[in-house]
Amino acid sequence: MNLKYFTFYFLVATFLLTACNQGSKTQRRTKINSEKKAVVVPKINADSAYYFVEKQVSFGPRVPGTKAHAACSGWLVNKLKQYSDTVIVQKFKARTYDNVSRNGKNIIASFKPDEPQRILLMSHWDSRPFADYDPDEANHNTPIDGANDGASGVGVLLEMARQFSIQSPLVGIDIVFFDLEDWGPPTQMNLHENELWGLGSQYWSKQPHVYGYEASFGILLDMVGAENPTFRKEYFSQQYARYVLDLVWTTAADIGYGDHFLDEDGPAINDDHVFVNKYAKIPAIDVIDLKPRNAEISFFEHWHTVKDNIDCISKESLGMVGQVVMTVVYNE
Ligand code: AHN
Ligand code: ZN
Repeated sequence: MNLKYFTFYFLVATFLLTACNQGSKTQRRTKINSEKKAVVVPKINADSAYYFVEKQVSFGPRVPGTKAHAACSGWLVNKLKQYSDTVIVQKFKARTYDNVSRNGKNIIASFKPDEPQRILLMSHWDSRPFADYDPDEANHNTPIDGANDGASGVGVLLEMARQFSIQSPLVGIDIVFFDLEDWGPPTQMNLHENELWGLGSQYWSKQPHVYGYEASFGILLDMVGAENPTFRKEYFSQQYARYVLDLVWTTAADIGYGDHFLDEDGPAINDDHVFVNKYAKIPAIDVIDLKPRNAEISFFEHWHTVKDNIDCISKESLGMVGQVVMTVVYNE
């Protein structure tokens, strides 16, 4: 072969190789794009989420140390074992404001435990031992059903767990149900000490269920089940995890819930996510229903009253919050 022919074939070969390579690159790019678009987010079943709330409330107030609390923990563990890969019950003791040492149980369910990329989803499963905020003083020592304050977030996350068992998301998930969140001092004591609340989340955050546990981010659901909820951008969530707030709020707006996930600053709420940020160092936000009340932004109407019962709960709210978090999770 003389040099002329060699040069000719060489050029043709180079052209073909380059063309093929370009082709496969373009193909790869379209594939990635179509994969991203092709994500199908399963649809939350709001009836199922509602049933899970109803079921928790049916045990009675889940006050640590009571039969109802023990019975409900058994049921929660069973449900989670049915849906997830591993369930860990983290028992702990913590001192409440009255200097009594109490037994708590954080309940943790993991999906794809070996997957390094993880999302943490949280709620508290205990209910408050006294309705200290009730307008009727006679109720101030009555334990509450905590249908919204407690059971609503757990109900949504149980329904999500059921969905994960049907169609697994790409990332690993840990669902943590914190105990002893709501045994903070009665409002009448005027004791404003943050660490008297969220005893279960404080324990877990200092000593997670897995040594050196890490997650990309965390989402706490608290009081997500009342009718017409309004989620404002809670202060600590903004300070610790602004990008997580943005991700969740943008997702909510994208799927049509911008009227409930308001682009508005919220007050500072001393909730479980604060300890997760502070001690576990996982950027975590609080999705919590916050409403104007007596010239202040406060909790939903029946907060810490005997009226926080199943009648407060709206299926639509549970479905909406569930669908927003599902969309975030399945797009990771
Ligand atoms: C305080 O009221 C200081 N913290 C509220 C956290 C909470 C209570 N979430 C539900 N119940
Ligand atoms: Zn509460």
